[in-house]
Amino acid sequence: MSREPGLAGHLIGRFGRRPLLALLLLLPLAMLWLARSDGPAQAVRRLQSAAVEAYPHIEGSPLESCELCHAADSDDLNPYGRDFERRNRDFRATEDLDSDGDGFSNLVEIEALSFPGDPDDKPSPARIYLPIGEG
Ligand SMILES: [Ca+2]
Repeated sequence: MSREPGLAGHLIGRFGRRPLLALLLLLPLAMLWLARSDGPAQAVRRLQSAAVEAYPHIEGSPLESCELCHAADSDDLNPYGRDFERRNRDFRATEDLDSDGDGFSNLVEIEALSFPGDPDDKPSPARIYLPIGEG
């Protein structure tokens, strides 16, 4: 009674043991590479940390969240997130823009803890701080 070779036996018969040995060697390397690479969650945390580093007063506020750059409950970028991407993820390079077109610059919005990518969220008058000499 002869026995049919399984898939592994068929592949070994056709290609020899080299592909399997290569796979056994490469698989752990691929797993190490994946473990070291920056996944989406780590990238978001890194960007949130960078935002807090650039604007320490947003720590613990609603702006220390995905919604600073993304539409609520979405992976899509909001207007501020798109400007941030266009300006090579440089917070300072987006400060003079009014990304959401609500009449307030991104810097004024961030200083007042309102979302610079949401036109329905504007600084309340009590939270607008003007530089000395401009108020
Ligand atoms: Ca806004």
